[in-house]
Amino acid sequence: MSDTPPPAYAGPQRVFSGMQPTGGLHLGNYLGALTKFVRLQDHYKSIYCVVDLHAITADPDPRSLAANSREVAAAFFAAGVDPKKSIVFIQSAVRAHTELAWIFNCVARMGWLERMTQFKDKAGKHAERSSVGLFDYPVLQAADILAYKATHVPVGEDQKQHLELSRDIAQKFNNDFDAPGFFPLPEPLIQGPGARIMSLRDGAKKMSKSDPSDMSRINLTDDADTILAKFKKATTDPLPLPESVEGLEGRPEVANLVGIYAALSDMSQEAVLKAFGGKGFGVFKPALAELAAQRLAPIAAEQRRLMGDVPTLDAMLREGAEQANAIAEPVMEEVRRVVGFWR
Ligand code: AQP
Repeated sequence: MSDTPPPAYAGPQRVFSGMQPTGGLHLGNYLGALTKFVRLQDHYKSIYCVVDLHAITADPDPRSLAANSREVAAAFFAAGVDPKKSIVFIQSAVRAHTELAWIFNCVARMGWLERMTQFKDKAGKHAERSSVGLFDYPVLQAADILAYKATHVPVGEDQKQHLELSRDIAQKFNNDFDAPGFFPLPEPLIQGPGARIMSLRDGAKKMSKSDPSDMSRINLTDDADTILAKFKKATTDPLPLPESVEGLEGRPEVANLVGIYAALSDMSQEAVLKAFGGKGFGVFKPALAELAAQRLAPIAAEQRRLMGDVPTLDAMLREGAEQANAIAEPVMEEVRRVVGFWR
């Protein structure tokens, strides 16, 4: 046996990421993922997807699904994803995702999926009543990424475990089908401020679309008064802000607000605490609310404008789906050959 490692993936570098149309986007989605989408499009061929197939894994609602998909796509464009640089489309418009997910179902192992903490969190005590789709969610995610042979995936920290699974699936596919270097092992791009924004009501829970309390999150479409009201009600403690980052230890809600300020202002946490250390939340919360409102208002306005012209938005999304399909279909042709299907 030779000790030579199998050849590494040598294809082009591409970025892929997606967001579920399970409701309007929030500050966590924006800081954890969307701002990275915008930055990366200047450096890589970038493919951004509204993952509506994922959105039906729990509580599907056929009356709102298409409108929610348009709303998320409009948020991508409004936040600065440029259709001249990036491909933006709706997942169900490109067949490769479901076909590759089936093939990956036959590569992934039950034990791998049983370790996924997001399924445990989302299914709660009722795992046996959850859809098979919810359990299989990370396999479809691997197919989303690898249908484009994407090499880099910008996501928030909550997606780290799923990305590791995508790498395992890519590696096992390459081994099982004797196709060394066929799929890249996609790299998560997680670092940076905003990678994990927590609920405004509970510093131990991430900010989430599906949290029943709207007060737990800042939606991208919230107006300045709502943003101020939500930050004013955000859980904190009676102490003033600490003078240094070490002073944030054991104060998760305070650390979260300081982290949000730092991410929105492109300042370090040290610099934020230099400005606000020793001051009370009566000063800090309104300053944070003003900063967030300033940053989000133009995005909300542009999103509303795009949502007001559905034919143009749909035309942009159809164009995106064609471009996505033009990359994915040749990959699928190769996959069918590698797997050995009749053709
Ligand atoms: N709180 C967060 N902080 C930082 N990043 C976050 N992301 C989500 N929440 C935070 C990132 O946003 C991207 C899109 O996520 P998604 O729509 O696919 O679903 P999710 O991760 O499950 O996000 P939500 O908002 O919590 O949705 P629900 O409640 O529907 O499950 C991902 O890159 C994610 O990391």
